[in-house]
Amino acid sequence: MSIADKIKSGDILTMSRLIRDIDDGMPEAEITLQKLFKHSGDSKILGITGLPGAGKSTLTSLLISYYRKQNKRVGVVAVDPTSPFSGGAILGDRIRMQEHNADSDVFIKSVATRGSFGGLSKSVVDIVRIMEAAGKDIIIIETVGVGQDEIDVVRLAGQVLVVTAPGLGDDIQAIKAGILEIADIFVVNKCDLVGAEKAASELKDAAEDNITGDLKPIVMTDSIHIKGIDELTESIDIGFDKFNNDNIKNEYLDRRYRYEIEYKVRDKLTETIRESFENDPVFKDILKAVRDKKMDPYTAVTKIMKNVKLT
Ligand SMILES: Nc1nc2c(ncn2[C@@H]2O[C@H](COP(=O)(O)OP(=O)(O)O)[C@@H](O)[C@H]2O)c(=O)[nH]1
Ligand SMILES: [Mg+2]
Repeated sequence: MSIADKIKSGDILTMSRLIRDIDDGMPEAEITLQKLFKHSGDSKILGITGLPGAGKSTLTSLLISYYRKQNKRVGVVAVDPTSPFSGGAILGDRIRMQEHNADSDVFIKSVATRGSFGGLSKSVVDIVRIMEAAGKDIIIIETVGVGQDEIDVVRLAGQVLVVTAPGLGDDIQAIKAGILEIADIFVVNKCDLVGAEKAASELKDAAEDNITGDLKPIVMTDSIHIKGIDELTESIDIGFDKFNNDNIKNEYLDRRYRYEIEYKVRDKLTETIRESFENDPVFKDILKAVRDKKMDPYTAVTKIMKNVKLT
């Protein structure tokens, strides 16, 4: 059986290995991804974003249970910033979702935000592709709503939950600008705590859809005592039902593939330019000219753009 066939059969070990090979930049991995492409595009992809500590992982675990009860196969990509200060986040996500570890129809992958530009999006895009090809019906991307790269990654998703909770700071103001617009459903989690009603009513003003003028759903949940989850899953189901309309589905796929291609192109360009500074004499001369103040960096940019070898 080829690697692509093994992935299609949902083989967990092969999936993990391929993800590792992608991380290591193995050229064969990309060939496998190319083969897998035509088996992707049909999964429901749900983005979950919000501030650290809002309860995204706890909610994700509850959503996994919901989909497993319907016998759906689930994939989860949990994106975490790795800094010396928040290195514990991945461990936290594992603990929050560990009840699903033994379930072979649940595939959970944690991804660290990497220093290199585009690195995060690149690996998440490919991991989602692998999960889709492996027949996951629903794929959840959990990502912290801080950092543009982390927020951007939900552009892969058909629907996005923005999770907030009382006590995370200045409530609604704590939700970064830019995150409100990408929400399809707002979740006010931790509604067992004081301040949840206030957070929900503050959200009401912000929840108006810029395009349609409709109010986006605001769902109150308590993930510890498992309250509001039925309302949430109902909202999510209604949202995904809209994709039965071909226009809506095509609009989504255009957005998704555009994001994917844009990022991959940027990633490759970044790499090409970085390598050129090391290997291309023209680049070296430009750099020296700037150092000697014979050329300004602005002119250097124009010259470099003209000299980038695109293939
Ligand atoms: N009181 C309360 N605590 C919650 C609720 N949901 C999650 N938590 C707790 O909040 C903390 C952060 O949850 P986590 O799911 O890791 O948040 P994430 O950083 O957004 O993924 C954990 O200690 C959870 O047990 C909730 O509905 N109510
Ligand atoms: Mg988490």
